[in-house]
Amino acid sequence: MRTVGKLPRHRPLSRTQSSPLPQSPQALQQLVMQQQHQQFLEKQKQQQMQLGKILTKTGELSRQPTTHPEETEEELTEQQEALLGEGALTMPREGSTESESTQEDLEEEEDEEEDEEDCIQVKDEDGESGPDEGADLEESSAGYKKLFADAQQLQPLQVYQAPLSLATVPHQALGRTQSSPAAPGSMKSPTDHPTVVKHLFTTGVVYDTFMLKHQCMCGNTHVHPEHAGRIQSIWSRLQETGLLSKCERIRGRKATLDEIQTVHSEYHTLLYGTSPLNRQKLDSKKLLGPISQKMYAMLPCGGIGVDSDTVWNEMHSSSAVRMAVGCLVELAFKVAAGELKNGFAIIRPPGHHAEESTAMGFCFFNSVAITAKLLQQKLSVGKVLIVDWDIHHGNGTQQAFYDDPSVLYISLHRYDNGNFFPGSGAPEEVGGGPGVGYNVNVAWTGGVDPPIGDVEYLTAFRTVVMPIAHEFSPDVVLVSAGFDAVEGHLSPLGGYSVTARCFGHLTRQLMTLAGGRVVLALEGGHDLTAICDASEACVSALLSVELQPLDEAVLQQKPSINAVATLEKVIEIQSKHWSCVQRFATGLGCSLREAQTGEKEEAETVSAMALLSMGAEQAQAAATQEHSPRPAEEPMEQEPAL
Ligand code: Q9C
Ligand code: ZN
Repeated sequence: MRTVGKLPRHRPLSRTQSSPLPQSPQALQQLVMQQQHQQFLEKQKQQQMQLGKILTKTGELSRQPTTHPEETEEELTEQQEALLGEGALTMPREGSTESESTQEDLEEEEDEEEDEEDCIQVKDEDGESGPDEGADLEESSAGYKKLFADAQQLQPLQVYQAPLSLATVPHQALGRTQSSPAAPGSMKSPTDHPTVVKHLFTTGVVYDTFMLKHQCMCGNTHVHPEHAGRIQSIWSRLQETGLLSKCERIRGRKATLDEIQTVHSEYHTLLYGTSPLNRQKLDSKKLLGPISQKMYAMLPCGGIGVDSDTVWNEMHSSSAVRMAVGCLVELAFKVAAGELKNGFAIIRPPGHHAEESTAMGFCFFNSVAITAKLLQQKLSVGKVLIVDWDIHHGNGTQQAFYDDPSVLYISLHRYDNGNFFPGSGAPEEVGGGPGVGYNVNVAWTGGVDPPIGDVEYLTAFRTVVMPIAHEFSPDVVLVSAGFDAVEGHLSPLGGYSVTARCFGHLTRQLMTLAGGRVVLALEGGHDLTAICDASEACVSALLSVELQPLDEAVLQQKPSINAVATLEKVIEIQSKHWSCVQRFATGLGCSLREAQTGEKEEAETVSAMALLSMGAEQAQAAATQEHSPRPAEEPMEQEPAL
């Protein structure tokens, strides 16, 4: 339960959607679910009839696809809509921040969803195959690519100006009459296009109600904790707290099948990236034989899915899973190009367990991995750091970049010697071939007695994550930001007791990397209070809003014996690849305060030694320099507490 003490900060007298209602927290959600369930049941009937038709044809459809199937017109139409609605869509949406009633908010959201649902139906029914919209990214990325290249050369203040003129790039890219976008070189000074100024150089947030439709037919959120209410609640929380109005809302879109295939096999992409209706069209074009035969497990709850975590709604899930990917891609491209300061993607279902051809652990498409690949392929981003602080190991992400030295994957996860889902993520898994050393697993072992918490995560950041990350020196940082390590998540889905505010502090540390180009993507976490609190803390950090300080007790506490053992092991293994971690091999057991003092003394000793070995004149100069202000990117400046 969210504490009452927190509410008055924002909306003293009213209830909020992200916090449970006083009378009956579940009743409202139940109501929504019931409504949706009704719809599902009706659509399910239609679907089953559809599926029946498809399935009866499987005998004659056993050809392997040889070319990429074409996309349906659905996407094209969406893009045209996006083009027409550009002004409204790129501006931060008028939120219901001031509205009093939770019910109103809910109804509003429901209405919006209905509209979109109607659109889908219509489009699905009369949609013909159209051109692959992948071409659009191709075009727009040309502009972004230049932007990213430019951003590398620029100082922060100049980067700030870039978006003013760049807001036109997506327009140009979408224009189908043009064979190529207007050269980014035609960028003029902001004063030349005063009406084009839409984007603020701030934190981008992306969210789309399409992702709400990925729901098991049974509609029971207790059986399926990865439910739509997760992202609805986070979105509401950001509205209620006023944080959203400080951000730029980014328009999401569905990822193309080609984009998804940067990480996933063609079969896997078609399996989960198409719905029965557009699949039937593909079938009729004799492109998709085996996909028609796909089937899922019948689940005890009455729904279908890969397993009881990884449920599937044959009508709506493909749109949702592609939207999750596309939302993150859109956001990350804008951050990488210097159009946005950083970003937070409120997306579901999560992705980090999804492997090349395997859906598992709620995940179908690996949004973070796909985004990293696309940043490199379309924007010529060089090095990407992926930090994964979901409590579960991101087996899919590790797999995608295991041999790749250009993507450093650092995961902190509950491991317990392979006895915690998904079982992978041993500290010895350091990468393969040219990628050796570019996979770092902080694999907590020792169960939950005591539970791993703030001290352990902060110590891991101090001794492993941040030193290696700085040495790697990424161009962009993507975070698989699951919040299931936050207190409130019980075993077997959690068990740790990291505080929400701690994730704000971790975010702030990551912002010292890559010129601040950090994009967080929601992964796991199902306790609504915990994930809302943590999202709020992270977005606050991204906005450089003052954070709630860590408790002094946290700063004075020593990490648990089990945690020290885990860190010793990862340091021993990784010191072969990252010389910077060697110096932390000892002193792991000290508190953050002790470490701070120790590091300060170490620094003082170093400068004292330097002074001794210098002439008086140089020493004078050095002393002066030492007291001059540090640049904003210096870690200690941004994270003074630690
Ligand atoms: N029978 C995320 O947090 N449950 N995924 C395993 C085994 C897996 C969690 C149950 C939970 C997956 C993104
Ligand atoms: Zn997780």
